[in-house]
Formats: sequence, structure tokens, C-alpha cells
Amino acid sequence: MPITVGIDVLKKAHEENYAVGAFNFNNMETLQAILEAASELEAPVIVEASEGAIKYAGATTLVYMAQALASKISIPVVLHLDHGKDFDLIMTSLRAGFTSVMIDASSLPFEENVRQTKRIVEIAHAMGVSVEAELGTLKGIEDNISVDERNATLINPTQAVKFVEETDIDYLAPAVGTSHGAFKYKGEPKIDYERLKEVKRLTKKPLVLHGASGVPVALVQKAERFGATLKGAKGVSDEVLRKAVACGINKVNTDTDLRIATVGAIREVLTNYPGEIDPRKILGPARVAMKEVVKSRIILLGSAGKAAA
Ligand code: TD3
Ligand code: ZN
Repeated sequence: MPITVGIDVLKKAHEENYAVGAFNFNNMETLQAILEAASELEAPVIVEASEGAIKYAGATTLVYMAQALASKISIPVVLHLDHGKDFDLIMTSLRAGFTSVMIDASSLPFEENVRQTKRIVEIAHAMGVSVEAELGTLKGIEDNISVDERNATLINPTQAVKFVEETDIDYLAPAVGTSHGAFKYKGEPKIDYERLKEVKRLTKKPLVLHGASGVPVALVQKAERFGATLKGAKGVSDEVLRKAVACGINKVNTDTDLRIATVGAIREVLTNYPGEIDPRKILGPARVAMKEVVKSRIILLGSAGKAAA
């Protein structure tokens, strides 16, 4: 079917208390892996491109690929701009055909975040596109963090209500203790579930978890076995993620796990077959490995079988 508007997929997830997987892509193999996995599980799915991905591949290339592959399957597929920080690039994505955009002005003072977010919401909504915005700073929260530091970093639930009312965004990404990349925590992961529940109760919006990759030990060990150096890599455990979904998360962003799966698979081929020069023999196994990651995430998030409207 044609690509779907973001809120149509996330409204249902919000009402039925599950999360939709949002996976980053910048090439054909990754997009195929995500869509094949979601389609086989009859799950709605979000494919997202960062500004870096757009600079790498081009907005129209990504849009045409997503439209072409989505048109051949019967699950809802949303095409989302991840962490849009630049007004012109957000406009480029809107014009190119994205059906959801994130305006990330979370590093700016609150009022400026409101102002920039509101401006994008007005334009995007006029085009029938949904908007995500972020409040707070994405940072791994450790055991020894002080209350002051925690409040300075994480989302303020009262402020969240004001933000949602003033901007009219469709979904909100609250900073609750996760961070991007393969090295999220030194100790045990800490997510502020109470704060998350409070944001959900007060805003009644679909919520988005960034920095959600699990960094599974098996994937890390495989990549390391073939020469990768990932010492100290640590992610959000399945149990923590399940709990975050139970507290109101409806969109879960995953990029790092796909990267680690890719690197492990490519390194394995290159190590075992040093004479191989066919890129398809090198990238094909990476596609298979990514597909497995996407499947296990979708099952974990509870969105398998939720494709029907
Ligand atoms: O927005 N993203 C994807 C881009 C982050 C760079 O890896 C996420 O929130 C996913 O974060 P991660 O690193 O946990 O997959
Ligand atoms: Zn993110």
C-alpha cells in the first residue's frame, strides 16, 4: 500500500499499548531487511532516515525506494525524518514525500524549542504530515546521578504538557535516561519509569524512545570474533524495553543494533572468503542479519500482527 502518515500508525499503538519499531536506513539492503521482516510478521513499521542518511543517499532516492517497496506489501509503512535539526532539510524532506518528520530543537532553551517546533507543525500539518519533537537531553543515567542533575537532563512532565499544548505536535520523545550509540551505560541501565508514566498521564500522546538499541551480546561477540573492537558496548535490555513500552512508549528507535549486525556479517564474509569481490555476496548476509534483528524487535515491542487497520 502507499506509505502511511505517522499518526495513523501511532494513534492505534497509543490506544492499544504497544510500540511500533522505527528503524534507520540509508541503503536498499537495510530498507529491504526492515520491510521483509515487518511484512512477514504483519506489523506496522516506521523506516526513518537521519539528516546524515539524506546527505548520504539523497532525499528523493530514499523516498522513491520506500514508496516502491511499500507499494508491494500490505502493511502500513511510515517514512520518517529522524532528528531534523535544520529547517531547510526538514522542508526538503516534506517536499520529497516523507510522511512524518522529527524537529529536534531539544538542545535549545524551552521557548526556542517551542517556537521552532510550532513553525514546523504548522507547515507539516498543512501538508498532511505528522510531527515528532523532543524534550530533555538524551544521556545515559547512572546510579550515582544527583536529583538536580537528573532534573536538568531528563524531561520535566509539567513542561511537557505546556510543550504539547503550545506546539500541537503529534508525538513526543521524552528524555528518560537512554542515549544513542553502542556505549549507553557503564553500570546497569537506568530509565526513569515514574517520569515516563507521568508524561504519558499528563500529555496523553504517543511517546517515542530514542537510544533504544539492545546491543545484544551475541551480535557484539560475533562482530568481535571477526575483528571489531566494541569493548564496553552496552544497550537497553529486552526487559527494560518491555517495561518502557508498558509505561507508554509507542515508537522505539533502533539504529545501532542494525549497524552491529551489519558489521558482524560483513566481517565474517571478508574473513572467511578473502577472495570474494562480489558486493552482493558481502552485503547479502548483512541483509539477512538485519532482518533477524528487526523481527526480534517487532516481537518484543508487541506490534506483530497489528498491521490491520
Ligand atoms: O534516532 N536514533 C537513530 C540514530 C542514532 C544514531 O545511532 C535512535 O534514537 C536510535 O538509537 P540507537 O543508537 O540506540 O540505535
Ligand atoms: Zn534518536
